[in-house]
Amino acid sequence: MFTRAIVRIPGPNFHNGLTTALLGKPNFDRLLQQHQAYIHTLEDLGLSITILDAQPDYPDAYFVEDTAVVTPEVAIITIPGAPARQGEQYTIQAELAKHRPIENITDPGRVDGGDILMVDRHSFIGVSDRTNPEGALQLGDILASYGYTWSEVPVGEGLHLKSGVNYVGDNTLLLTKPFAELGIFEGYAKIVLPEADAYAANTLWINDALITPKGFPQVKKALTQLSLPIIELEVSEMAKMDGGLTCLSLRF
Ligand code: CIR
Repeated sequence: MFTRAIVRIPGPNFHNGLTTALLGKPNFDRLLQQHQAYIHTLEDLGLSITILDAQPDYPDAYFVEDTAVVTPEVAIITIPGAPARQGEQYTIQAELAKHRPIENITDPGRVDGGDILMVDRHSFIGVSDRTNPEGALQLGDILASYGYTWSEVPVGEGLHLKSGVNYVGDNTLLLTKPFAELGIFEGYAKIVLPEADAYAANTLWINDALITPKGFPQVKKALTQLSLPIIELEVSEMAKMDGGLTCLSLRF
């Protein structure tokens, strides 16, 4: 069970963040409301939340997941792959140092936490436009030194590994067809999403509940087979900035 999460309040210049989505102009007030609802949901699930201030120099900094990989033993601070996001990790390091020993990804490694999917003691590390092979290797080596196994996953389309595949408990992955067809995720039950529902692959399994984006009734229906509480959250404004439910927190 997770007991803590770190989040960061989005800043009013969040619309200057990176995005490839063509979902319209994002609205700041709506973003803040959606962010608050997310925080309250995590609180309701028993987590105590550290809320960091917005970082005006980093409009994407509320996507805190990309700045670290946290296990029960260690916090590994990343160097995010997008130049515009490099530097977000420093305040996160200071915060995580209160809770975990720290290790760091170093140059020329690049890692976005959104590319890391931990399932028990195994870590799937996506190599993407943001996480380079050197970063994957450094991270894998650090995790291995703490007794984890790891494997590399090529992230074809989509921003991050967890944009397309997430663990939802009970040995089950929720994933898009391209990831299901990779042959890397053998041994797991799979809920494979049609392309139209691909965004909902970014569902967060946490403390025996599932937080899933609102607006995907077929996905919600498919998830009921897991017999867990399902909480739907509106994340339309984060989606406009290529983000989603997992990106918004570091959970540990
Ligand atoms: C970016 O492009 O870096 C941000 N606009 C979105 C990051 C989303 N993070 C995540 O999926 N872990």
